[in-house]
This record gives sequence, structure tokens and C-alpha cells, in this order.
Amino acid sequence: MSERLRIAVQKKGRLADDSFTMLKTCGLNFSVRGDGLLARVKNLPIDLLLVRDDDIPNFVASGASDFGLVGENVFAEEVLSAKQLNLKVLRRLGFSRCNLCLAADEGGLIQTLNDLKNKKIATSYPGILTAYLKKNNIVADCVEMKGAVELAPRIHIADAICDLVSSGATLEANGLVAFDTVLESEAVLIGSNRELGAEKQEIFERLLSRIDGVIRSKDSKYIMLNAPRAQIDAISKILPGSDAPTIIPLATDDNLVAMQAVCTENVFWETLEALKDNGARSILVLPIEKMMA
Ligand code: PRT
Ligand code: ZN
Repeated sequence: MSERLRIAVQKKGRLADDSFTMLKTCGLNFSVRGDGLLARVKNLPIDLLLVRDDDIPNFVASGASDFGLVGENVFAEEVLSAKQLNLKVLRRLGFSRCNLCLAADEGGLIQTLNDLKNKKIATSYPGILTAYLKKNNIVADCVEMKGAVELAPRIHIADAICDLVSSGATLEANGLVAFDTVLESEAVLIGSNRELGAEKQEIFERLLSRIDGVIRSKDSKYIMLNAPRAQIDAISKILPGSDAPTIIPLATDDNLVAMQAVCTENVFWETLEALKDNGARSILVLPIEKMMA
């Protein structure tokens, strides 16, 4: 029987939809329905293990799953508090971005990291917070809470909190202000030091090269424009994150060329204006659906 690669993914929650979308963009054909714990990928020997995000690092560490997609915050906490040292981040995936921040009452006595000395800090991330305080030579008490951390100062359980922030609305609604960032987090692909068999390794490498293509194509654009021949160098320097544009002579005009390039960084309106100021005309910016090195 051929071996199937197993990837642990959050079943429901903030990571789930983007994880499914990324895997589907990689060409995996599957459907997630009902209460099932496994989703079988129909066109590749891969199974998705659908679980709570907190269980993902553990499943990968124990071998119940070969890889996992999880928030870096959950990964780092597991490594630091449960000492799962055989785990590693293989790729940063660019979605579910958030910051693990220290925050305290707006206008209160705690406004900097140093103000935390000998204070109580509520958090669901005691491992990450303890390591951060130690690195910064701050002695303080961590009060572990599984949820509703933002309420801790109001009910006098703690003087400050260390919690995830994305829009900042939760902090604001509770009269809190972030004053330091402990960790910048995004979804990551994690694996372990365990050897995969040859078959699984081959499937994984195929998947990884597709994931790399998805990551690169996300911010990449294809730019096409016409430019005066004399401006080729100036225009090439403005094209963001592209090394060698393709230059094509125009049959109708000796002084003009068509230039085409893959830009691996964001193309802003300001970039287009700078191109135009340097003589570029008929500028087109196109999305890239797939890339493979
Ligand atoms: O059920 P399961 O255990 O699988 O899910 P969960 O409820 O534990 O996690 P879930 O789905 O809420 O979050 C999964 C992952 O999404 C987290 O581990 C982070 O990596 C990432 N993520 C991104 C966030 C946020 N943004 C986020 N804003 N996780 C939580 N929050 C919470 C935060 O804890 C706070 O309560 O949202 C609130 C703050 O949001 P803002 O927008 O008000 O700042
Ligand atoms: Zn969770």
C-alpha cells in the first residue's frame, strides 16, 4: 500500500479558511465536511488531519502527523513550554498575521517594559512571555489564563496582559494600550526532525515547491510597458524586485522597446508614476497565478 503524507490543519477558526485556500491553490483537491477528522486529498497521496490549532505542534512532534499549518505563536509556545525541540518552522506562509503584545491600562502606571518589574502579567503564552522577560532581565509574575485575558486588569487579576492583537479593537474596547511587541506571528508550515520514507519525502518535496510558488506569486506581478530605448537602464532600476527584464524591439518605432518583467515585490501607484516620469507608456500590471522556479 502506498504511503500517504499527513498534514495537520486547524478545522475551524482564524487559520482554517486561509489554510484550506492555500492548499487548494497548491492544487490539492479535497472537501471538508461535517465532523470528520480526516479529509482525503483525491488527486495526491495526502490526508489532512482536521484538529484544534493547539494540538497541531504536538501531533507533528509525536509523528501522528508529518507536517502542520499553525500560528507561529502556538508553535513557539509549544517549543518553549513543552520543550518540543524536534519541531521546526519550514516556511512562513504570510497569512493569519498578528502580534503578541504587552498591554496595560491607557494612561496607567505601566507604559514601558521596565515598568513591569515585580508586576503580574496575564497571558495564554507563559512560555513565550517568560523567555522574553528573561531576555530583557525583567522579573515579573506570569498569570496563565486560557481566554478572556483582556479582562484581567479590570478584575485585578493582573497589572498588565500579554495577548494577541490584530486590529487592536479588543484592547481599545477594554481601555488597554499595547506598549511592546513580544512576537510577530503569522501562519507557518512546521515539521519535525523525523525522517520521512522515500515515498512521503517525494510527495512532500512536490508540495513544498508548490507552496513556494504560491508564496512567491502572492506579492508578484507581471509588468509590461513601452519605453524609449535610452531609458531602459533607468526603468529597470525602478521595477521592484525584478532582476532582468525582457526587452523586445518594436517593429513600428526604432527608438521604442517593449519591456516585460516579473516583480517580486509590491507594485504601488507611486511605482507606476515613477515609471511614467521616466518615459514609460502603456503600462500594464498583471497578477501572476502560478510560479515555479
Ligand atoms: O478552536 P481552536 O483551538 O482551533 O482555535 P482558537 O480559538 O484557539 O484559535 P483562533 O481560531 O481564534 O486563532 C487561531 C490563530 O489565528 C491564532 O493562534 C493566531 O495565530 C491567529 N490570529 C490572528 C489570532 C488573531 N489574529 C486574533 N486577533 N488569534 C487570536 N486573536 C484574538 C486575540 O486573542 C484577541 O482576543 O482576537 C482578539 C484580538 O483581536 P483584535 O482584532 O481585536 O485586535
Ligand atoms: Zn486553539
